[in-house]
Amino acid sequence: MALLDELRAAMVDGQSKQAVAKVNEGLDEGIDAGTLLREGLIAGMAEVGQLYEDGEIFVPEMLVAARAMTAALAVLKPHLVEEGVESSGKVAIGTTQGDLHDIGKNLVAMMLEGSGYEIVDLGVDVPAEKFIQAIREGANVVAMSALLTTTMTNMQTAIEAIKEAGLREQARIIIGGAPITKAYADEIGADGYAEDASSAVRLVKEVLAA
Ligand code: B1M
Repeated sequence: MALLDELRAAMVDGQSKQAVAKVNEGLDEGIDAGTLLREGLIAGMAEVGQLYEDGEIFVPEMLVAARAMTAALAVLKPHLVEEGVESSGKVAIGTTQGDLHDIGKNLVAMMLEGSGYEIVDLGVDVPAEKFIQAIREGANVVAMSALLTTTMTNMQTAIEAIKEAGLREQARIIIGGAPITKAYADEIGADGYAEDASSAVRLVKEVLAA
């Protein structure tokens, strides 16, 4: 579809205004928000990652693409959120220490918020102490995001610190992010792994019911 191609191209070129315009155009044409997200924004960002890996673009280009995605996501947000889901969870979410990637984390937070959960967004580069503090302040789910193989190990560090603080039973801990797998979640003693934002919503429901 031409519009989705144009949206992907706007992402790759880091053109925020064009990305926002294409999302609005797509919504006006009746394309559903999930399709614009997956086949436009996320596909465009995957292309950006590939170009970076191939040495064809560098960090500044990745950064402008990220800005375009953030701007387009703000337009999609009200259309993405699910409605009418009952819940009573307080989710503290953050990107692990050393990691500054926040687009996926923000998307997960957005979908959870739209599903009725209370969100405490701890931001990026979150040390274990901040997750601990959030549990002390009543979070019953901790969701950690990591995009780098070098920072995913800080999830384990955080889980160990939560255990040492005697708080492991007070919160379910779930993890996600591009390099994360179910096997890794099991290995480090997390309660679950979600591959994307909509699975994260299902997972929170499951772990709170368990
Ligand atoms: Co970075 N970066 N980056 N980057 N960056 C990656 C991750 C990389 C794979 C690119 C590549 O080489 N192909 C690579 C990591 C390699 C590795 O470790 N294996 C990489 C690198 C190397 C780096 C730097 C080290 C580059 C450098 O400086 N030399 C540097 C590190 C900085 C740091 O964090 N300390 C860096 C910097 C940056 C920018 C700042 C420029 C920018 C981030 C801006 C921002 O986030 N505000 C950036 C970007 C944009 C990317 C790519 C291109 C896109 C990431 C993204 O936003 N994806 C990325 C390549 C790629 O992923 N293909 C790359 C879209 C987003 C919707 O998907 O985040 O996967 P994602 O989230 C998904 C799921 O993973 C899941 O749901 C989300 C929605 O579906 N999910 C969860 C995520 N968190 C979850 C938590 C949950 C559940 C599900 O909790 C339960």
